[in-house]
Amino acid sequence: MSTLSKEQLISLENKAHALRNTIVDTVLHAGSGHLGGALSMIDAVTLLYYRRMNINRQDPGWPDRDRFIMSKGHAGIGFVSVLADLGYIQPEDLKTFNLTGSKLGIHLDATKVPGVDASTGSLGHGLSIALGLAIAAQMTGRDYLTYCLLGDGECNEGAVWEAAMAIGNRNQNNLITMVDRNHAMLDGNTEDVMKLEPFQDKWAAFGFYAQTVNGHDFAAMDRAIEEALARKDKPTCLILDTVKGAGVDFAAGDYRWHYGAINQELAQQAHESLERYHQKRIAALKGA
Ligand SMILES: Cc1ncc(C[n+]2csc(CCOP(=O)(O)OP(=O)(O)O)c2C)c(N)n1
Repeated sequence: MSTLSKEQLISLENKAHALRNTIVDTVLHAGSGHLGGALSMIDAVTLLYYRRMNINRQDPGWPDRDRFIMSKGHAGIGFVSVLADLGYIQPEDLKTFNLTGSKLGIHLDATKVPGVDASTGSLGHGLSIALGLAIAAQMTGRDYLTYCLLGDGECNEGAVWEAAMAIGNRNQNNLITMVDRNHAMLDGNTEDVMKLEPFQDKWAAFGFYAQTVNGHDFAAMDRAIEEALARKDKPTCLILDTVKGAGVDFAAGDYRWHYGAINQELAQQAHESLERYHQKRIAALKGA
């Protein structure tokens, strides 16, 4: 049972809507960007940063903060919208995203951007980094949690499964693994490029309590995290069933919008589509 009230769900949706619009604006300023994978994950990241994670907005490096490793580092254009909203960077900085000389590179650099717990972008490494942070919490007697978000296409990388094997072996349950299962990667749909199914069974075979949840449903994800935290017998993997490009009708479900360029006209179309998407989601929440 999620403890989120209707008001909290609506507030999360309003936040996610604002972040989705910021993503489109940032892609427009940058000229191009990873629109699809930023939009598929933004609901999950919204839930983490505005509901679940213990962070200190005044001190992004607070040692007891919960950690977030965005292993699918190419979706930095989505993560920066959160960092700007939290005040870790200036909203004005977003206009420099991926431009020459900017501290905001297409893959975020943890040494330059406050609030980024690890530099990622070379796929396959985030889960091992997250495991290291989770082990460090135990070794230093801290009770922070580590969340790691992977892409489904990223799971083609062998290193993901080495980390998974170690997490299962150690029953590392101060770490929550999440996979953005948007069914698409850079050059095709996952099942056409490199089959992942039966995906949930694979995580289970590595010793995880694996669940598939709707990655656009705050209540469902929140319940799944609650359940994960209550279990002590196995580490958890949440497979987030999502839509690549969610909310932007010309991009939704189309792997070709993994990375793309938008002009003013397309940006306007995207904002209009996001408004319709948001209104539908708000109506569903109000009716729930
Ligand atoms: C080691 C490595 N190989 C290749 C790439 C290029 N690359 C960037 S994104 C991507 C596809 C990733 O697919 P997925 O994880 O499903 O991303 P999402 O759909 O969630 O954006 C690839 C192959 C990379 N960043 N790192």
